[in-house]
Amino acid sequence: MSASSYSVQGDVAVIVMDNPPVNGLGHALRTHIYDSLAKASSDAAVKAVVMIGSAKAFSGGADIREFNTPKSAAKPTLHEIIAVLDGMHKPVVAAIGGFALGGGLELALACHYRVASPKANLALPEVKLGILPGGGGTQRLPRVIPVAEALQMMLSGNPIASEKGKALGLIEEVVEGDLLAGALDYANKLVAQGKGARRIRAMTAKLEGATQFFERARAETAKTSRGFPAPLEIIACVEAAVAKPFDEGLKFERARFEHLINTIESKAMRHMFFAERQTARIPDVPEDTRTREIRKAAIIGAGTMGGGIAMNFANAGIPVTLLEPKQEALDRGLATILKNYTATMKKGRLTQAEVDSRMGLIKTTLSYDDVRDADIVIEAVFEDIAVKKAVFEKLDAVMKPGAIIATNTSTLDVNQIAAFTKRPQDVIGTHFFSPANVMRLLEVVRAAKTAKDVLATTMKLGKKLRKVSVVSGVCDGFIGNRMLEQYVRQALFMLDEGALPQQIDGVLQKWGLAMGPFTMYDLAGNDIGWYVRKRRYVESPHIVYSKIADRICELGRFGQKTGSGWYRYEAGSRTPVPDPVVEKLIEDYRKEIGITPRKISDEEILQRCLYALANEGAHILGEGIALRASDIDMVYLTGYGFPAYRGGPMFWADSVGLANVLAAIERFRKGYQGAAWEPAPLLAKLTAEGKTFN
Ligand code: T1G
Repeated sequence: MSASSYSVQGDVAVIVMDNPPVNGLGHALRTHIYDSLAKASSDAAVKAVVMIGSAKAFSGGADIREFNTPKSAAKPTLHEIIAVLDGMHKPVVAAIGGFALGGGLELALACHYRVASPKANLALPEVKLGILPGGGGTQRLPRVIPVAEALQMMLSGNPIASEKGKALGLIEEVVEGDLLAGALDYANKLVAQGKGARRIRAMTAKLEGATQFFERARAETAKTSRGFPAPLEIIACVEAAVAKPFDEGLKFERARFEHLINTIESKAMRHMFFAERQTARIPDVPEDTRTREIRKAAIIGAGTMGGGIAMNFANAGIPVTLLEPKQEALDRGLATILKNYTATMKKGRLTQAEVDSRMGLIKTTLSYDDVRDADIVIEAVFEDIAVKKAVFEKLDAVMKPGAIIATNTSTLDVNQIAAFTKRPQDVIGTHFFSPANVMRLLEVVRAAKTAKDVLATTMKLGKKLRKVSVVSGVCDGFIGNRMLEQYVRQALFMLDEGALPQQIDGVLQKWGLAMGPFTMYDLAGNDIGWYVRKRRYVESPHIVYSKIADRICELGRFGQKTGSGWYRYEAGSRTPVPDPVVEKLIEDYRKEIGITPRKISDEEILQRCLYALANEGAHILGEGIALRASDIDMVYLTGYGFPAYRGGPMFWADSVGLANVLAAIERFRKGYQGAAWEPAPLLAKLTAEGKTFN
């Protein structure tokens, strides 16, 4: 906190906040602000105050790491600083450069005037952490900008820019050029005009038809906030800002904040916040590792995956060339990309000019000669080792030295693929998730010989492509699909034993998953799993599967793409409809294997599916395939529709208690197909030591 400072320029005190990286309002910075305000108040020569951060950050808000620890309540608290501002008579001007977020914006709101640089971002993002603005934001914001706008800002948690802030009345002035000079100028004008403190708490939040407005807001929000506790609480706080005197509203806000900060959902969402930032850390690859320049990319294969991957590069402004052996495949691929961009434009999220410029970055070719000078080439061809071999041998022959050669394989051995080239150190796995232009997850598969700078370059590229890049070692299925397989095995076994697809999907979807296993496979295509199982039957005959999924596939029921799978689909509809044909097939299969069906409880479905994920995750962690448990959580959040308010399979297992998870697994081992349950050594070790995954 060395560079934070207090000085007096003319008759204006200047409080500089400098607590890298984001001016988080940790205890030390709070003390600096509190003491500086006291100095400014007691110095008769000081007529006004300017509070300013860095060009990047006014303040990123409360220090999230302090939550649920005594530090967050250590005096002076943010509330005490805000009370001092409320009590000051000398005008205090917040000079916002960069972002003012959460408690940072609440601090600025408690100042009497606000000026901002043109690029400043203003937000109350607490809802994304499962909490609400607990520093008076729910009471002040609706008093200084229109209530509906204030509510929308807090429910979305998204930033508004300075210009919009000025238009709404959140800031008084946008300062071009030197922000401090502009703020000092503004403060001196206040003094010259004899303007003193102007407190938002003294204003009122006006709203016509408040009752209907909040009823409508609650009804709308309830539809989308299932499982997330904060949105409805935010609505209640804003309603209090309209209906109650300021101090009563503040008390109400404090109570609701204290409730939320202790919910498991908020702890889960805060876990996810840090987990996302942790994924970039690779213990044996220094953060300052020199990376290779990625100016041009090439994709081999213009199918669903290849086309989606190409869009990522175009979206990031990187020229990309798509290669296919046949022109009609290129034409089809390009047409699909244009269709996707047009659909996004129709939703108002892209302009025609942006579509044109992105399409302009995507070239096509039939010749490997046209990709030789790409800095990275990603292979996205058919998932067959012979096909991959031919492509990698070709790439090895044509690509310039130093080019990164990546494979998008989801199930094949990246070490084996790297060995098809004479440059295994330049080979890496980049496992995108379909649809590749939408899903945020990118599994970066580090092969045995992948060079450290290739890994660092690929991780940096992932960030540029706006992906969450998670490092995986080489194993069958890497992190996500390997865990998914055990989860699906249990779901299938429970069909053998008495459950139906709609019951299993229903339980898991009600719990919070975006979709259950059968709905998911009908979407992705049942033939994908069928292909993997057929390979498994040959390579790993000891792994037992229920045969029901094969029976479904033998009927050609691959899911939505064939109009039926585990469910039936009306023409043009994607809504899964339970199908008596499938139920009969399951009943016949049970008779065939001599099983008398039993009622399976929702609790057993949840435990067997979710503990299968956590247990396989523990294997993966113990084998060093994943670097940390929170990386596994991020894989499931960003690639498999795991609910953020559950924190990921490993965080959730921790919250259940690893001893309980292990005890349940021991019980399942005694049940149907119990051999499928191999308790991970790490799970047993952590349980014995009373520790957790995260
Ligand atoms: N608390 C603690 N650490 C934080 C932090 C915060 N608020 N914000 C960022 N960090 C860490 C982050 O973990 C990373 O650490 C480093 O700073 C750089 O972050 C009372 C209660 C500000 C837009 O929700 O959105 O105020 O990995 O990589 O891309 O009502 O960080 O280096 O160890 O993200 O430049 C409300 C959360 C808090 C803002 C900067 N505030 N932060 O993005 O850097 S609750 C937020 C962000 C609150 C009040 C309530 C972003 C950023 P490490 P980064 P960036």
